[in-house]
Amino acid sequence: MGQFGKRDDMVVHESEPYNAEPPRSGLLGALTEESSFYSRNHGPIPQLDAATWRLTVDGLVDHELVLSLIELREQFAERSLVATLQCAGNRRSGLLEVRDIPGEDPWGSGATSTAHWTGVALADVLSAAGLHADTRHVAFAAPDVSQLAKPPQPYGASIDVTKASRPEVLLAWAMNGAPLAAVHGAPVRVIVPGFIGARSVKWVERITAQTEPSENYFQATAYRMLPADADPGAAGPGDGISLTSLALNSAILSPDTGTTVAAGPTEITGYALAGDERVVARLDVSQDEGRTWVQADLDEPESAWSWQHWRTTLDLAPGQVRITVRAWDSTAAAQPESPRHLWNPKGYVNNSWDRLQLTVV
Ligand SMILES: Nc1nc2c(c(=O)[nH]1)N[C@H]1C(S)=C(S)[C@@H](COP(=O)(O)O)O[C@H]1N2
Ligand SMILES: [Mo]
Repeated sequence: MGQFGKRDDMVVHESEPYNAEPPRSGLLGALTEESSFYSRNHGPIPQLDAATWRLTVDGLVDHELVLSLIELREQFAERSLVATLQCAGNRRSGLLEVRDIPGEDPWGSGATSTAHWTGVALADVLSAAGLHADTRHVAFAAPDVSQLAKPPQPYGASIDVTKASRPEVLLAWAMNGAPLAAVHGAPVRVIVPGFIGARSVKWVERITAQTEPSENYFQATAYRMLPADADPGAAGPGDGISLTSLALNSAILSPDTGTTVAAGPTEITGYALAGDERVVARLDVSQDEGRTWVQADLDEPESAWSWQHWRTTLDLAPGQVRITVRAWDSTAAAQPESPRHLWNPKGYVNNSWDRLQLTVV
């Protein structure tokens, strides 16, 4: 076992704060085991006591609420769903091949994982508090202090009130049927299906209804798409485009890139995910850099908020083989070809075609 009960072969980008992704083989299941689930942290993991933890709901509400975990569980209907989390930095390594990105970890395609989450609907808690009509954003605050923020501050984020009022947004205390682990936000975290992982705030302690987005560094300054020529060190609150919905993305999981396989029929598998209201409609696989494509079989998603695995069998001839994949979504949008045009100073949202290099013997 590695740190935080993770598998020994996690790719640990940083151990403090803990940032790690599983090897590709850890993502082959429809649900990701907790020991393989990626973890992205901006500060030390707080060890909160579920017995003394309280959730405060305040701001533009009729009645401020202060709820214990038992009250949260007893006063609201339990909801469960399968949802994929994906970090905005997933596949950053592809952008690093274009140009360096100082200070950001070189995540591969494993900064994404899927679990069955159980909790209550945020919408139910907000309606118990009596949300005022002028609420535009719902902010989440956590106790983990990040020294990477400018200035250092506890982690926070917000989502627009329309998303916050939707039934899929959970305050979750269980993951794959087990109580949430500390590293994943125990006792309670927010799950915002379809949005970048940064909005799924762990260890949530305060929920505030407000007219403006959160002023927290991780909402106002980080997780924003800056122009390629911007200086990220000089970027201030409100610069760039705030990242919300996930972008259409896909990656190859098996075989692993750089490996040697025997000539003949070879199964190629991977995942694909479309953000928010969209679904993956097609997954194309090419053996000739995108001149011609075959269509892979897509697995049924476990929910509207889940990735889909895909598979196809290619007849591989001996030599160096390069396999390229791209997904299309239900609006007929496709992934862009190259990371060159996607490069940005913080290295977010690389959703270019994924590529796999194999030696076939
Ligand atoms: N309190 C808190 N919540 C957080 C973070 C954090 O550092 N602190 N990281 C965010 C980011 S960027 C991602 S991608 C997800 C990762 O969730 P996981 O560690 O459970 O995989 O948590 C989000 N919630
Ligand atoms: Mo993230």
